[in-house]
Amino acid sequence: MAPPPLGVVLLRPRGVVTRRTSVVVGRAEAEGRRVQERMLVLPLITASVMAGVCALRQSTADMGKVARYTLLYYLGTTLGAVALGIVLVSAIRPGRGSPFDALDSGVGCHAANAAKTFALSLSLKVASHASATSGRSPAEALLGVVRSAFPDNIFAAAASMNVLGIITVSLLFGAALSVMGPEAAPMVQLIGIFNDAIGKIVGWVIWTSPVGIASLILTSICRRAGGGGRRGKQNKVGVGGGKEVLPRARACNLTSTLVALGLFIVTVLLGLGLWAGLALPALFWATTRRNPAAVYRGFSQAMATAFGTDSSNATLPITMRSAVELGCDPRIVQFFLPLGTTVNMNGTALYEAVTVIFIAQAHGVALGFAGTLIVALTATLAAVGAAGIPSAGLVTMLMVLQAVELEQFAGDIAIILAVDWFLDRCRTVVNVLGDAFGTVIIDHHSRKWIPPAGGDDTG
Ligand code: DAS
Repeated sequence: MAPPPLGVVLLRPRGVVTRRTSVVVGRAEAEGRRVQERMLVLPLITASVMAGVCALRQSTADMGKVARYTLLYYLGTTLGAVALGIVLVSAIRPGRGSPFDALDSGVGCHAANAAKTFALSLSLKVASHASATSGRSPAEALLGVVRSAFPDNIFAAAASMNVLGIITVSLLFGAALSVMGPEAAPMVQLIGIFNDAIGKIVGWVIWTSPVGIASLILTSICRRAGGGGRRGKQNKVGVGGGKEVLPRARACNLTSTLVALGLFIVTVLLGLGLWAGLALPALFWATTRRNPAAVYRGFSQAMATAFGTDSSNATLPITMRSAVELGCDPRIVQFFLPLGTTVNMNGTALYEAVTVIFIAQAHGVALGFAGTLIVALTATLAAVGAAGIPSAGLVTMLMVLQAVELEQFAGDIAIILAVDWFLDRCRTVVNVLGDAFGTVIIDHHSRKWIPPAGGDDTG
């Protein structure tokens, strides 16, 4: 019987009991996240964006200033994160020695090649019904982002969780209501009440989140670590029945592949850590002269939720509540955070740039300056196009690989997939933290031109 592909070998839970348990728990986990994302996030984004635009528009004519500062922050921080990632992956060079080429050309590397076939099928399957920007050229991807931002059918956009489309429609309705004058006042008031009601529900959800976060993380660990199978002693590769895999896989320089994977993980975690622990607080201090520690404290629950759910969308209700509790103007929070959650993903942008350059190194492909610049730009675009859902960054990465003609190595995603469940959580925390710092910075500066809520219109 042919041994299972390496990718499956590493991921498949051990033992029948574990598998059945993980299916049931996995389904419950997915249901829980789906409910939180769809049940709460959809009405929250719609109501808060409309209420935020109306409130801001009625308070100041400088709505354009808020928008300009916001876009400047999104673009600047995403490109900054990509640049940091590129510097680190070029300095550490986790793919030195082209270890993946050994997987390709090694004789008898049945397990490794099967792993790549498995990964390619998985990544293409996920890509086929995941973000529209995956597996397309940068121009097509940009078109895809613009198309999703202006949906043909707003109900279809809501049903398919097209967050960018929902935000655009909410912004347009909010702007329309804000310029309609007194006759729209009852509707604006109704939206505000609906928004407050959603806030109440978020408060109840927050009470349950510690248990939810712990169960999500434990489920994920149990599912990957697996329990003691009924097949007696398990081999080191991780599952029963895979004993014959190890000798073959070893023939493919598995050691050098694991070393490369280890260096890749170090590069990603170092990049995310430097960005979240040094670059963002430095930017915060430089632009507000305030202690960044308050932001970490104020958004600690949002960061924990991001790690537990690996979904920025599912974390949005808690991120917004944390921002208001930290003293940010609700009008800024309602405008900045739903948009930021969807288009401002610093962690994902850094991760995609590092991963694509790592894959190029692992196959001995020299990208050169032009190739690296293309990676920087398409990783930024892919991060904008990625949805705030689990593993979105892994899928939109296909576009970056294609932009530098490395799509034939998409099968390497399998090897990365084995550790992506952890890296995804880390980059989701950085995505949420990037939005958190941005909200406080924009709020700090907007106080110069937006009177406190309930203040008169200073024009
Ligand atoms: N999990 C995504 C998020 O929710 C990040 C990613 O997949 O890159 O932000």
